[in-house]
Amino acid sequence: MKVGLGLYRHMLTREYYDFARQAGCTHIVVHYVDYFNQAGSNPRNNQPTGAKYEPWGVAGDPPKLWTAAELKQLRQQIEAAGLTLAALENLDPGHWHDILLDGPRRPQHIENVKTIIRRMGEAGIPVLGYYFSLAGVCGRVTTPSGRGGALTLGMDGPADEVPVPNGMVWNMVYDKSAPPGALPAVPREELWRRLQRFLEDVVPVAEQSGVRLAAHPDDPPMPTMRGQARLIFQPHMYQRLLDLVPSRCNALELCVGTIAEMTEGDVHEAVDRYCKQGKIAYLHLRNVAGKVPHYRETFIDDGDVDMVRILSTLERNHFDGVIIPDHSPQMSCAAPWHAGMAHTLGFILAVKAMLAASKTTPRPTD
Ligand SMILES: [Mn+2]
Repeated sequence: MKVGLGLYRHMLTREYYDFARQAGCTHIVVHYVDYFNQAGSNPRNNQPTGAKYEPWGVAGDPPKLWTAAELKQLRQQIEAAGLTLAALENLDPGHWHDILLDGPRRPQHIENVKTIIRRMGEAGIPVLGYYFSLAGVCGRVTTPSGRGGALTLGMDGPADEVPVPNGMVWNMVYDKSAPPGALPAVPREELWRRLQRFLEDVVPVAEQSGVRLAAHPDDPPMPTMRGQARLIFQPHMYQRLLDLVPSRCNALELCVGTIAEMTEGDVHEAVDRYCKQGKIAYLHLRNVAGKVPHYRETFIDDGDVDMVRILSTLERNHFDGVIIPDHSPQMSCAAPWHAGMAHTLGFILAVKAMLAASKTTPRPTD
């Protein structure tokens, strides 16, 4: 297994790359979508939070697709810093909203995604993380409930009171001049049908381009958020997604914290199951206490998940993909994000070293 760091768009600088190397990373996962665009309520020194029903930010320019040249330049910059670009995480709602919404621009948006995948292939970026959801990541609250009073995110009950307004999807605004009103509730089976059509359309292009699509589960994993159905809110539901279009390029961005928040199943078993199938393209590692609709994110060593067991399972199954810290509570210092990430990475490296040592060191005999 390889250790990486996820960087938001405004963090794509030499300073952040050097920080990643210093903390022991060999790989970078890039959030190329600018979640923080024109969003005052969303501080840039943390994961994108929004408030319970506030959007993260304004989506990107619809006709301005990521070019092969900029993707190649991004990869070269990361390599020049001594790191490897492992994946791009997430599509911009400005480029694909009508795939989610089954709107009139769907054919153009399918072409957009195919073009992005082809350009990623050209630029040598092997994985595209995505999250197929109408409400997106929302409904969470920030509280000082981490160890030592650290600020952290969690849920304090369902979030179905306020529907998704027109002009917004995936928790970002794609049309600032949309008329008032809200997105009607889309039945869950209709949403599955949209996901299936999406995969049938783009997986062949992913195969030709050597790019794996990697799906994040619903975050938070509630059956509905803002009145909209969700698809992957129990561990076994990942299997349905994989079985829609069986392919090496139809894979998972497996999020340990999100799966641990699910009310059924067991995250340790889920990691074993999907790792054995070779379906984990890369992995988000984060610990959590509780389950939806009442949980909070915790420090890596402080939640319900047995992280040593998770990492042992990956090692035993010869997982050779990238692990990145997902989120961390904010540590009380001048650089809360950096401190949280360094703490998490130190923990992962220590467990990795322990697993390597237990393979090479003979067991004591009596
Ligand atoms: Mn995640």
